[in-house]
Amino acid sequence: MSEHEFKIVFTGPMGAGKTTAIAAISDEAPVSTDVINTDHDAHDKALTTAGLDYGRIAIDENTGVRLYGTPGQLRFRFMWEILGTNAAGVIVLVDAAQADALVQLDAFVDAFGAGRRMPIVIGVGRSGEAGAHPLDAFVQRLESRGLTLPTFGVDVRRRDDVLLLIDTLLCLLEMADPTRMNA
Ligand SMILES: Nc1nc2c(ncn2[C@@H]2O[C@H](COP(=O)(O)OP(=O)(O)OP(=O)(O)O)[C@@H](O)[C@H]2O)c(=O)[nH]1
Ligand SMILES: [Mg+2]
Repeated sequence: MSEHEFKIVFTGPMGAGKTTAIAAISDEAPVSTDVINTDHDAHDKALTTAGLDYGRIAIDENTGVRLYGTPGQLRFRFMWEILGTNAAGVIVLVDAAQADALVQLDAFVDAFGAGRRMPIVIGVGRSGEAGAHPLDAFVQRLESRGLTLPTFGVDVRRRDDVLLLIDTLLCLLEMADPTRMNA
């Protein structure tokens, strides 16, 4: 374990890419609890997370991040709270190609305290695709609610994109408590 060990939670709706993002950056083979998806109304993909995802990444010799992914399905909502306990920060992933992506953004941001309880960074996937909500729509949605949260267009399959989200969250944590990371 590193001198500074952070717990970060990846959350967001079904299919936004929480499991994919953790697998993209974890140093160790991630723990996954994916099962066959029977909820094809919500999302048409083969597997869905029923419990949690877990991985870990060493940022440098003093800093490690434990990565937890929540299930996206509403019926597993109780897991959001369990996994959010003692988290240093949250990454909310949304899929811009989903029609209800803006409503989903509100729901997940609110479930984790809208940035007032702990820092939140937003990763928006597929925002460049035809018919998808543009990245600006997410920023404006948050601003219309008085929220200024760092928001990035990402492809969660790309390690560098996921690392950008983590690095931004670590910066926010350092700003909030500079002694914590440089002690
Ligand atoms: N083509 C394309 N596929 C993407 C992109 N981003 C994510 N995906 C795919 O979308 C899927 C996301 O699935 P998961 O990682 O299981 O999503 P999840 O958020 O863990 O979903 P639940 O556990 O069901 O809540 C994966 O198959 C990714 O490869 C993208 O930008 N383009
Ligand atoms: Mg998953």
